[in-house]
Amino acid sequence: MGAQLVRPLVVVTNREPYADERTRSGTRHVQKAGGVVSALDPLLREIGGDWVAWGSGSADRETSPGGVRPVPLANPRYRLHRVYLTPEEVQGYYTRYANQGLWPLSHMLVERARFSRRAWPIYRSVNGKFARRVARESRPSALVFSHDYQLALVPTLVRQLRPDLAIAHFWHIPWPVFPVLRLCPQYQELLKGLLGADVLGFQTDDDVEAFLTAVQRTFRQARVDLENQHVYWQNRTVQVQSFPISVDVKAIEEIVATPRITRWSHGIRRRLLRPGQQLGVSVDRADYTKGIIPRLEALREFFHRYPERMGQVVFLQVVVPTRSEVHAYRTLFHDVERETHRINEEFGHGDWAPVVTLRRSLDRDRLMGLFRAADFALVSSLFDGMNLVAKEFVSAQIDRRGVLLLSETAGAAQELDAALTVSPWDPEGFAATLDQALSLPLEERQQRLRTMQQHLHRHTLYDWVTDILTALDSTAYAIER
Ligand code: ADQ
Repeated sequence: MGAQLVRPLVVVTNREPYADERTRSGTRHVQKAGGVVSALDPLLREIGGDWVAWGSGSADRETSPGGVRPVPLANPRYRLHRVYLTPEEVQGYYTRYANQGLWPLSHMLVERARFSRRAWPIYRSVNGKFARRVARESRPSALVFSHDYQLALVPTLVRQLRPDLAIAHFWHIPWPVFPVLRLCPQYQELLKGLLGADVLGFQTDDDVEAFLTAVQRTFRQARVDLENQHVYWQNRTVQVQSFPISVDVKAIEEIVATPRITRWSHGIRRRLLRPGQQLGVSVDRADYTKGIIPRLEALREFFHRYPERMGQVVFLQVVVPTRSEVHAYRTLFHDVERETHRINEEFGHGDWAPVVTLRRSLDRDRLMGLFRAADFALVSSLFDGMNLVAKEFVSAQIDRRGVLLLSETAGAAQELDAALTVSPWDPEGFAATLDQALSLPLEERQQRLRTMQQHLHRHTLYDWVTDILTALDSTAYAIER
């Protein structure tokens, strides 16, 4: 990637791209994996700039005198500005308000959402902390690119402090329909916070429509242009648009074609499969929005309805623990184990266990190798902003033999329309689609993958960044791929 800087860039995220952790022998830095970091880190390394994020690593303070950590340490290309939070702030802002309130609400799982009166002022003040840091570190007329539901108030708070800055904010998760949004006692404040941006990005047009409707229904003084996706608000125009996030398809293709990952990929098939068996995979953070339990229920249904399929598939589920400070996440992990055990007890025989579980994070190269190795992938989110796993699976399928089964309610389904769609609320239908997938002729598998791969080549992760930054300032950046 080649990029040319015209205006300075300031990225703002909750999670930091690099955390420094204390070890017995000193400190080591851990790169936080995930789509956003892997898109923005190379960009900032190329063009330089500033990144403001919560300093959550145990050794962060030691490696960042004055709260600034050069990245990379040896040959600095950009500055990471760490915002430090007290345990009370982490609890109120992150665990409670963001993860127990906004996260389930945005995924329309209303019965799980709790908005604590005590957490709200903490959420607000932590957003203020981030905004002050951005205001302090940004050079004149910089572009600010802030992210997600943890930082909804940042756009307006930054604007108040630094009217010279241009601000884009991207909301990575679904935006709830108005009757659901209204259940949040502070929804008006959240809308006002986001309307401080010049460009407000969502994953899909459905999200954009839901946001614009909410603004229209809430503020008489806002003028909403649904057709052109603008809001006129406090003498400014806010552009509200969908920018579906994507993956670096070329990089994935290159990784999986290396001799090392090719060997690994063949090896995992040899280890897990007997001749004639097909390998299914799923990869998720252990989050209730990902529909892991409904997927296991659909698998049980599948073996009940199609007993002739017993012994024909091995399903590998990779589940990585997440947000273990929240009770619902701890119990989910337990439920996954119980359901998996039940399926293996009921249907397994001889040395065949239908479901194999890997409870940890795989390094990125191997994860892509696993996607290459698979005959099918199950993505069964209840709701999902996008779901990068679906796009990674399609990108890694260079042998073109895998079938993607994708939940209709994941944002990715709007683009990957050559996938087989499933509903996590319909176990019988899910099971029938899985049966269909296993018998899908190779030619059709190839055709479907080719269509989706072409789409991903036309809409890469770098297009996503470029589209948002050029919407903010059409003259600001030239990014070549
Ligand atoms: P997430 O909810 O985290 O992201 P997702 O889009 O699937 O969900 O991204 C997860 C990333 O973590 C993927 O790159 C995946 O490969 C990786 N990952 C998951 N499990 C892993 C494991 N066990 N080991 C290693 N890596 C693992 C939020 C929204 C999504 C939206 C993204 C980006 O919820 O809807 O797509 O942001 O905008």
